[in-house]
Amino acid sequence: MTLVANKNKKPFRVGMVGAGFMAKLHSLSMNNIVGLTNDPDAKFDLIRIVDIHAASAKKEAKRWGWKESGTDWKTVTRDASIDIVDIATPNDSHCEICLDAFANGKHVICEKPLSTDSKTAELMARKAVESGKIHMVNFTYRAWPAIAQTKKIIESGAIGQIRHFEGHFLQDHNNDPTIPLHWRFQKGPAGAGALGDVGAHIIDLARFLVGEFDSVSATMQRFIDERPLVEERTKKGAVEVDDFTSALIKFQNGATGTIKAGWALPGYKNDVFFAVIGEKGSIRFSWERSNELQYFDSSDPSDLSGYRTILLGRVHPGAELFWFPDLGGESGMGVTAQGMGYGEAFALSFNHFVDSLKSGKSASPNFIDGLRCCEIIDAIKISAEKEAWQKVHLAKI
Ligand code: SOE
Repeated sequence: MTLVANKNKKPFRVGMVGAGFMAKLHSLSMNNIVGLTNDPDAKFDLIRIVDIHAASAKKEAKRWGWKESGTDWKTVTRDASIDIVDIATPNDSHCEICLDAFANGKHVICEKPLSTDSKTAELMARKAVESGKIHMVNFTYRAWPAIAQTKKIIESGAIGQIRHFEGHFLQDHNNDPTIPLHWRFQKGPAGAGALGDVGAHIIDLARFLVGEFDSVSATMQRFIDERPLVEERTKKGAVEVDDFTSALIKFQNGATGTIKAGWALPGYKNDVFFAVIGEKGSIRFSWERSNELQYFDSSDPSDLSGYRTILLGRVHPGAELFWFPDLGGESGMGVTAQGMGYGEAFALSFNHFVDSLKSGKSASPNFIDGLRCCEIIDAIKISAEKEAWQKVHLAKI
């Protein structure tokens, strides 16, 4: 692995493609890693941000301290003074930008899903591996302390063999029919609807916590068929993607699972939920109570049997970067439950990216994880269309 960035303890010189909502979270994260980690070598130099809308790029540049802004993504992927390309554009543009970035010797962090289909995702993963550079897909929830703690509990063997995974990522904002027909509602740029946008996260968590998928049996639904056009709100155009997808899963290790992804389900605000049920215990999590983890241990005395609520604090993976002063006690606990949120989740993802840039070790999640997610999305689509179980094709890579 050749490390371009930081070899002389220089800042990580980054260029960003896409100045939408994600630019805010990515820029905020990169600006804060040094302070949060107290590591001067974790410094990002925000060289250039570009977007097809010049005004958006300019606005974000001013807001977060990007030195320059522009509209041409090649001024990021081909600039010798940039080592890292950060991609947060519509899904169908990821492939071309990534391939150019790798061809020009850059490390890449890319928003999820990696691409609109597994064919292009496979090409991206191959080029990423061949490049010898760091590649990461921003499945940001993996790094969340309650989820990292879940992984730690599973790996400790405390809940035994996993029997079942029940997971969903459900939201309700797109139940508003006046939300216009932006790119996420179109098959070309998005690839899938709720399944690609929020389903990608729960698929990644199912793989992260349980293991590789074997096959799926899915249904896909659309609730709102037409939406106002972005440019001319009095006219309507057809929505081409799913509002709600659900799937049964068989994992390769024999566990079973269910996942649901929806963005028009009243009452669900931003519920990244899972229950991992093992032979000796279970773990439950919901993002709507993101600072809590529920843990059930079958070996508890029967008169105390029940889920316990663990409130996040500095002893949980990653949380020590935040707002839990260490009071020096032997438990190492310090103050618990001061609370963290969405911004902290992104800072943690970027901190993992920094760890990989510094060590040269493969990022988690990397482009192969991104590819696997796209392969599962493709299998879900085929299953829903054929109304049958579908094997997930895993490309050898
Ligand atoms: C919007 O639906 C969105 O911001 C997603 O794009 C994110 O990936 C998810 O984390 C929260 O919701």
